[in-house]
Amino acid sequence: MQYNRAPIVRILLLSMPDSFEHTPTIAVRMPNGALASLAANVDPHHHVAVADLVLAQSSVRRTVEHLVRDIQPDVVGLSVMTFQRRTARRVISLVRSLKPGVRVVVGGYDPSLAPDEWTHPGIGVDVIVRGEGDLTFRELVRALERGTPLSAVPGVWYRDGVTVQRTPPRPVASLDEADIRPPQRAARVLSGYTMMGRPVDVVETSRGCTFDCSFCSIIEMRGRNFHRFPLARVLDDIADARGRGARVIFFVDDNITIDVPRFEALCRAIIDRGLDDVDYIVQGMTAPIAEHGTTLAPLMKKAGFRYVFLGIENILEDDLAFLQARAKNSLREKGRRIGNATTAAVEALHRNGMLVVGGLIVGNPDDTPDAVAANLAFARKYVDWPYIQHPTPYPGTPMTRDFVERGLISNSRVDEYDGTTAVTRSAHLSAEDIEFMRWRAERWMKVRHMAAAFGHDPAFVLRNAFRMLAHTFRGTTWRSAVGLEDARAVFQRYRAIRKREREYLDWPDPLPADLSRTA
Ligand code: B12
Ligand code: SF4
Repeated sequence: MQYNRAPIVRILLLSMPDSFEHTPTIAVRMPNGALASLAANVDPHHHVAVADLVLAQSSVRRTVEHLVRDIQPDVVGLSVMTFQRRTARRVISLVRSLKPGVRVVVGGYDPSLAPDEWTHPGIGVDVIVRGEGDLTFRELVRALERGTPLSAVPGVWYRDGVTVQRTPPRPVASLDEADIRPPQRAARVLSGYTMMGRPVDVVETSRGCTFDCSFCSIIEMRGRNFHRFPLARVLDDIADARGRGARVIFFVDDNITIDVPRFEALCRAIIDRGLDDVDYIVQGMTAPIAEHGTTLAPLMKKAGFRYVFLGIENILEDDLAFLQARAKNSLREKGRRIGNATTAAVEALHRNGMLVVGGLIVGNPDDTPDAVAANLAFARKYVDWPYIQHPTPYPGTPMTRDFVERGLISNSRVDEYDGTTAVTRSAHLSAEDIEFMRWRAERWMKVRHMAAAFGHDPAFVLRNAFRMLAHTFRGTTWRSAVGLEDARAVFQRYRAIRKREREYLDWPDPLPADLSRTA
């Protein structure tokens, strides 16, 4: 008989409950892809539990208490986006109250790009993992288990007594080698992932992007590069997700459309392996879809793609230039730009029976009311599900620097940096006016999508139509419905409701108020 002499490290990995206006948890609750990847990549003798707190949004405190009591973790890891920073601090404080000696590790976009926000001793973080975490976390857990110095682990900031030490950044992983093992979905301890009533999972086929849109966090996070997982591994991963019940799979690649021949090969392989009975969702650029629409779009449809998130960003040339998103949205002829690729991309997808989730950004520095209205009118005409956001100054992006330099940031409460709360103004419009215009127009576009949703998932829509409408029209009363109250009053009520919704757990923020607001 063999004995494993290494002590088992018990690890609890958490993603935050904070959700996004365009993916309401009634209809969309997706797993965090990072956590299952981290779980797979620690040494196999460790015990890992993954809990996506979006599945327990109405009982966060109780769920965390149960998890900590049942698992008795030695290490708790949290995956955090910027708008989840405040919730994460409160979760850490709660965890520490239950198990004071636990090691707390944070990773993901916010700790990677704003590490200074995580070093205050009152927050209680021991280690900040910056950038890709799979290999770093493996080495970190090994070092904690063996008691070896963390200074030998690239890619971390760690607390050493009263000081914070930094190790050199870890280069991005080349995914064609077998270094990064496929996700361990069995580690998930909560259930209820859904996309309109169908079980949903996420799969990665590549990482990175070679573009440099000014609003996007990817480039600061990992530089401009693109790495591909071998297709055989991707197919096994899809089969694993499907075998565990997934009927909808979201490819969470940063930009799968960088390599169209490979994307087409993936579609063919999905069809050949008989994995085309799943609904796929993907995000991509308009230019390659417009250019390769005649071959790519029919293949995508055949493979099972249903929703395509298009990074349209804006339909006005000046705004596209500001967002550094002109190149990826260019329709070209003989290498020359002849216009915006958006309508051609939308038409290629629609012709082949796919639905467009339209990613647009309104409220850019020089936006006038007409500029915002033009984008909203475009969305009304062309997109099936609006995913319209406001420019949000996430840490480290070039866009954040532009907004700071022009003095246009009007809100520094980062828990409101959720994309649909306008936190910047333009030279011509207040943040509130920008948000109001988007909010008022978007609700009706969402209502219109219910017909398509009903066609695909009638039972789910019948059961949940009222709740979905109630969510979309939060703030509406019978008086406003019959025109006795103006839309601004409804908007103010909606904002007050949204503010209350952000209180995901009744536990205090460990940071003093004056330190907890910085962007
Ligand atoms: C898929 C995705 C989504 C999905 C699903 C999210 C989910 N279930 O978690 C959907 C569509 C719902 C979504 C929505 C939003 N998203 Co999003 N999303 C992404 C996307 C495309 C891929 C993320 C992913 O799964 N990658 C694969 C995994 C394996 O990589 P990873 O997350 O980077 O994790 C690695 C490291 O970060 C690290 N790591 C991560 N967590 C942890 C934790 C620990 C303990 C450790 C050690 C390491 C570690 O290790 C991981 C493995 O290497 C990214 C990036 C992009 N290209 O746009 C944006 C991105 C993460 N989203 C972002 C944002 C802002 C949002 C929204 C607020 C609005 C929006 N722009 O759509 C909403 C809010 C989400 C919510 N919780 O409600 C921003 C975050 C910016 C920031 N600074 O916080 C990103 C970077 C996009 C951008 N605009 O730049 N999103
Ligand atoms: S193309 Fe997409 S992933 Fe690439 S930099 Fe632009 S927004 Fe980010």
